[in-house]
Amino acid sequence: MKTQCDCDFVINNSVGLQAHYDNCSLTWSEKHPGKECPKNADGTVKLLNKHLLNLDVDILYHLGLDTLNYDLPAMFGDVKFVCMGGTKHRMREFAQYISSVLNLPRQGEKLVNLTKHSQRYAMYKVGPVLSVSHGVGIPSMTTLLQEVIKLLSYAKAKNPFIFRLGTSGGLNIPAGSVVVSSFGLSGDLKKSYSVPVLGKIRELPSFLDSRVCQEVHSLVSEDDDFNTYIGGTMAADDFYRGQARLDGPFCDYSETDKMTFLKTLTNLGVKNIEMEATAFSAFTREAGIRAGIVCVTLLNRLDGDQVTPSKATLTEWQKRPMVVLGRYIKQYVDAHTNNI
Ligand code: R2B
Ligand code: URA
Repeated sequence: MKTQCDCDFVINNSVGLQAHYDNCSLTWSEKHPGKECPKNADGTVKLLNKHLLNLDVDILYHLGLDTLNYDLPAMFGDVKFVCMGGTKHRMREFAQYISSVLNLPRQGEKLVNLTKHSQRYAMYKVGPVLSVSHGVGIPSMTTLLQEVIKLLSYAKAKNPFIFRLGTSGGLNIPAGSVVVSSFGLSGDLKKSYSVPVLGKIRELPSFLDSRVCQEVHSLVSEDDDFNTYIGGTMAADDFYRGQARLDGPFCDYSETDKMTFLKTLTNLGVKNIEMEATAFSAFTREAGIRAGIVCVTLLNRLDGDQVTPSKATLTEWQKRPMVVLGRYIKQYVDAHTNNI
């Protein structure tokens, strides 16, 4: 077993940062007792599911790709950052944005949706970045995420990151703020994702890589016209009652009940509410892939429930996670240009 640090740091200055990433081979067994490290010596993703060895071809149904008819290492072997977000349109925009941030050639060319055979999601590749939509909520997101994890493994992508860029409701912070998540909190206030497997509930811890979170946050600029916070993110399985709203079709609790609940969340260190954070953190952690969540808040939930800003404002705000993440990706690419 490898006992050396194999962190390929995006930010080398360690002041105020965790010493290692969560998937560092040196600290893996201490942080994940009794769990095999799902990473090969060359940094590629190791799938621990032995049943996959029995497949002659693995069909990534929702991506419209498979291991027989596509040369996945040639197509995706250089992927370093997978960035996912709810809508097809936003992820296309993100791909275009990253293309300009990295000053990639062929920026004006039409982007090709690489999942076009499946039509369920949209996926674009620009340089080392894969920009993919995941739809709304945990089942849609985890379906995509699990196929992306297999894709990264089959493509032999080295030491990849997976990020979610999203929208959310903020807790006690101004609308338009950005939150970099440190953990996912479930609707029943656990720092885990509960998923039934073979009729029994499994609870998977839902922490995100602390160093990635700190590194992303360290690139915040004083010139930004918005604040960026680090904090917990509650993932609800519902936009209305699941997020303590009073404006859904059903509601049998009072405004005081709602405010008490939101206060409980803030006391637990939660800064925003969305619909994927627990499962996203849990599955990327189980896969041994460094991950982060960067969301803009569309409203302050202590002030109300309806999303009232204009379309123009919402469009502008949704660029904020792209700007924050774009800096991180550029930082990596500038420092490792010869490795990608
Ligand atoms: C944030 O916004 C979406 C719901 O409007 C959902 O995908 C989420 O997490
Ligand atoms: N997305 C959510 O899930 N909740 C909000 O309040 C806003 C966006």
